[in-house]
Amino acid sequence: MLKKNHRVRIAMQKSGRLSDDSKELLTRCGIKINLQQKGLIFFAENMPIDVMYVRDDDIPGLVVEGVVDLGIVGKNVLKEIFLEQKEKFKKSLLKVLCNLDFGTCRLSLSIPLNIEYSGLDYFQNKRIATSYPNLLKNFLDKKKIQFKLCSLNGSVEVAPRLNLADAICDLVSTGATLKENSLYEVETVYVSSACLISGLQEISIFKKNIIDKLITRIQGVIKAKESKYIMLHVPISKLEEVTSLLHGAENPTILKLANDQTKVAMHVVSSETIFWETMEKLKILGASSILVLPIEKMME
Ligand code: PRT
Ligand code: ZN
Repeated sequence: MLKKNHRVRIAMQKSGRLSDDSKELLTRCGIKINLQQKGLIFFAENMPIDVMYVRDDDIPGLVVEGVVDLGIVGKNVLKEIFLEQKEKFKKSLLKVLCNLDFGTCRLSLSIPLNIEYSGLDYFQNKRIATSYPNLLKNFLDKKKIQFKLCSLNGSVEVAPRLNLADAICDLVSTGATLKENSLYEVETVYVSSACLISGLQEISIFKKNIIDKLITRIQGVIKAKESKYIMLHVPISKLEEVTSLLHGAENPTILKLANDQTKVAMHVVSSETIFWETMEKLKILGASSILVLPIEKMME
């Protein structure tokens, strides 16, 4: 049995926009962990990894303090803390180990629909409601815009209606919340997605190996999701043209067909989406039996 401090501990959001994707990522990485039960810490059965369930805002602090080795958090949270602590510590106490392909959103400035936007000068001396005061200040300072901060922890979008603020600076993904509150986006302050972070502490070789293995698996999971396995029959005379249509495809495998001397079978992994338009162009070139299959795992 491994000692407790030989296990890699990961902090993940307990419930919220990052929790389902974070859980799914670990599952896809082959980490067997029963996350259904109630509790704070869960132990993986097949790897020395533990998961700690917390609020997303607590994750950077837990990583800095060394309570956990890794955390999955939005870059927006990370950058906000970094800007807040920059003066005190001069450098970040956290590092991004790998970017993740979920939690995508943008921190935007939005104003009421009945106001015509005249450019950034509109915000001069305006009251802006946000939960991200440092990211907002950093953005507007660079544009030399003074503003009055209305700091709110939640329901930022209702501030203009309550006449607490003239504008809001909040996260947007689909834009539905803004629409419901008669607001519209006018400036993007910061583009964000989730990432895997660690602190700057020294860790044992054993833990480092586990973390490296996990990162390789995560990268493989992301790459597999973005990639497709394509199989098709191609006229030998059109091989070059077909290959150039399949962007992102490297070193196709070419196989002979049993009863056709004019065509070959081509198997290829493409890192780009295969659109219907591409399939139609392949067909025009004489390709047939075109199959586009999802890839479950990848390791290079
Ligand atoms: O309880 P806990 O503190 O853990 O959760 P939380 O409520 O603070 O965070 P949560 O779950 O809302 O968000 C966690 C992380 O998800 C954020 O830090 C971002 O990195 C990421 N994320 C991605 C988002 C959104 N998209 C998002 N749309 N976080 C929040 N929103 C909110 C936004 O604030 C607004 O209220 O969703 C609303 C807008 O969504 P749309 O789709 O209507 O535009
Ligand atoms: Zn939170």
